[in-house]
Amino acid sequence: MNSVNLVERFQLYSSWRFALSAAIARFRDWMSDEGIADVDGITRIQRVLDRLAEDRLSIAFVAEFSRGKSELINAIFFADYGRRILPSSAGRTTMCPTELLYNEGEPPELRLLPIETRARTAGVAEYRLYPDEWTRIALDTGSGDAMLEAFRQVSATKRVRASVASQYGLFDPRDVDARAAVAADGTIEIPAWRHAIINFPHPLLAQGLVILDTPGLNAIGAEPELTFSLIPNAHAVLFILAADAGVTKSDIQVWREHIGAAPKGSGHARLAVLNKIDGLWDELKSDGEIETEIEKQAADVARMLGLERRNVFPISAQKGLVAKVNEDPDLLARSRLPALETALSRELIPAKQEMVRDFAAAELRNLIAAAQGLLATRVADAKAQRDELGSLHHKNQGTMSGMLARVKAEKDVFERNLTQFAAIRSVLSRNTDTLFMHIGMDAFRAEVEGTHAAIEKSAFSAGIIDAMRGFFARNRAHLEAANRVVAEITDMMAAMYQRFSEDFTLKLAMPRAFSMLRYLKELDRVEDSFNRRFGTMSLITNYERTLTRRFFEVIASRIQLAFEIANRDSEGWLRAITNPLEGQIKERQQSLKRRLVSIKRVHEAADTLEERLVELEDADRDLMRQVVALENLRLEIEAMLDQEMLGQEAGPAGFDVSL
Ligand SMILES: Nc1nc2c(ncn2[C@@H]2O[C@H](COP(=O)(O)OP(=O)(O)OP(=O)(O)O)[C@@H](O)[C@H]2O)c(=O)[nH]1
Ligand SMILES: [Mg+2]
Repeated sequence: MNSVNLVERFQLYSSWRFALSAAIARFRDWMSDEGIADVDGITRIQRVLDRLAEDRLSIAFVAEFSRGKSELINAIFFADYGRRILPSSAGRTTMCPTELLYNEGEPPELRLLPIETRARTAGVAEYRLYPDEWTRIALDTGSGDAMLEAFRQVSATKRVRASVASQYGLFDPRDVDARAAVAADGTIEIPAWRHAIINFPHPLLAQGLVILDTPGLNAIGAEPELTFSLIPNAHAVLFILAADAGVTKSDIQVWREHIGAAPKGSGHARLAVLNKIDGLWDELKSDGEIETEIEKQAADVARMLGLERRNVFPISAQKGLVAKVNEDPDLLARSRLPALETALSRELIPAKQEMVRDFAAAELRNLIAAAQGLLATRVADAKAQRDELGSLHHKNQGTMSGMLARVKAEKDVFERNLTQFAAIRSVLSRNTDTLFMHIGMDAFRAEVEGTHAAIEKSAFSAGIIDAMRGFFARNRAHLEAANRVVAEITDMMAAMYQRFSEDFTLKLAMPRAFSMLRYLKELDRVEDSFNRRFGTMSLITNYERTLTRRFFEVIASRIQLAFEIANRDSEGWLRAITNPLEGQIKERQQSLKRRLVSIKRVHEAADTLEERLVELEDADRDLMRQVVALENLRLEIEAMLDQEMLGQEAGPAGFDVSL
C-alpha cells in the first residue's frame, strides 16, 4: 500500500498554497504597478491572499475519557519530539478542550481560560477577543521538561462546593452519579480551566494545522462552543474507541450527540478509530487468532455505529508512538497507525484543497477577466483612434468635419445611454436596500432579542425548543428572501452588461455568480447540531434551563458570524459587479473626448498629425506589452490552480457519505 503519511501530504498542500499565493501576489503587484486595477480590485486580490494565508486545517479528536485521544495526537503529530507532548495517562487526563495551533507574531505560550468564566453567559468565542481574561504561561520551547510541565495544566482540577459547580453548569444535583462524586465536605472536583490554547511553533501548526483535543463526555456536553462550533467546523473528526473498554453506552452517546453523520458534500471527514489493539496481542495466540479477534471487534464497532467496516480503523496509538520514537518499522506496521494516517490524509487534504481552490479560482478568474476586458476595450479604442487619424493623411476640410461630426454623434449616443445607466443604478440601489433589510445586522439582532424573550417566557422545554426552532426558521426565510433579491440583481446586471457589450463594444466579463447558499448551509449545520443535542429533550429542569440559555448564546453567535460574513460578501459582490462596468464607461467617455480633441488639434495645425500617430503607436505597443504580461500571469495562476498533486493515487478507502 502506498502510505503517503498525513504529515508529508499536509506539507505538499502547504507548499502548493504558498506557491499559489506567490503567483497571486505577482498578479497584484503587476496590476497595481500598471495602474490597471482600481482600489477595490486590489482589495479583492488582497482578500484572496489573506484568506490563503489564514487558511487553517483543523482536526478534532473526540471520545469518552481515556480512549487515547491525547496519545493518538502525540503519535501522529509529535513523535519527532521523541516524547509525549500532551499529557496522557490512565483515568481522566485532559480536563478542558485544548487547541494546539500557532499564530506567528504571538509568543509561544499556553493560554488558559479560568473555569469561573462559566458563571457568566459569554461563550469561549467571545473570551477569545479579550486576552486579559486568560491566564498566560510562557513556553520555553528549548526545554522539553519545561514544556511538559506547562502542558500539565490541561489536566489541572480544583475542588469547589457543589452549588458553585452547579452554577458553572458542571453539576446536576438530580444526577445520581454526579451526587456520588460529592465529597463529605460538600465539595466536588471540577476542571481548573474552561479552555486551553497552546500557541506552539511546531512546523505543521505554523503551516495552519489546528489540532483540537477534547476531554470526555461530561465536559463536551457542557461546553456549547464544542458542540456548535469547534467539532462541527473541524475538517476532520476522529472518534476514538478503546478495544479494552468496548463500545459503551457513553461512547454511543458521544457519537450520536456530537459527531454522527457529516453533512453531505461538506468535505468534512469523520473517521472511527478502535484504539489499544495491542491489548489483544496475546503471546499465547497465533497471529491469525489475534487478527480474527481484531476483525471481530472492528466489525462490532462498525455495526454499533452504523458504519461500514472499512471506515473503522483498528490501531494502537501507544505502540505507534513508541515505534516512531524508536524507529521500529515492524512495530509501526503492527500498530496499524500508517493505515489511519493514509486514510485521513486521502480524505482530508484533497477535500480541503478543493475548497480553497474553488474560492480562489472563482475570485481570480473574475478579476483577471475584468482586467482583460479593460485592456481589450483600451486596445479597441486606441485602434479606432489610429484608424481615424490615419485616414486624415489625405485630409480635406470635408472629411475632417465629417469625422468630427461622427465622433460627436457617437459621444452623444453614449452619453444618452448613461442616463439610462443612472436609472438602473437607482433600481439597483433600491434592490440593495431590500437585500440588506433581510441580512442586515439590525434585523438579526431583533431576531435574537425576540428569541431570548420567548425562551425566558416558556416554562416548558417544548416552548424553549420551539423558540429556537422559530429562530432558525425566520433566519432561513431572511436568507432565502435575500437570495431572490440577489437573483434579481444578477439578471438586471447581466442584461446591462450585454447591452454595453453589444451596443458599445465594451469588453466585459459577465458578473460574478453569487448566492446565499453558503450561509444557508451554515445555518443548516448549526441547526443540525442543535437537533442532535436537543431534539430528544423532553423535560427541562432549572439546571438545564441555564444550560440551554448558554447554548442559545453560542447558536446566536455562530449565526451572527454567518450573517456578518454574508454582509461583507454581499458588499464585495455588489462592488465587483458594478465597478468594472463603471470603470469602463469612464474610460470610454475619456477616449471619446480624447478622440475629439485630437481630431480638432490636427484640424487646426496639420503638422501635429505625424506626432500624434507616433504617440498612438507607442501607446499601442505599451498596451500590447500589458496584454502579453497579463496573459502570462493568467497562465501562471491557472497552472497553480490546476495543479493536482494530491488526489492521484487510486481511489481512497471510499468513505460512504453516511460516515
Ligand atoms: N495499551 C494501550 N494503552 C493506550 C493506548 N493509547 C493510549 N493508551 C493509554 O490509555 C490511557 C489514556 O490515554 P489518553 O491519551 O490520556 O486518553 P484520552 O482519551 O486523552 O483521555 P482523557 O484525556 O482523560 O479524556 C493512558 O494511560 C495511555 O497510556 C494504546 O494504544 N494501547
Ligand atoms: Mg487526553
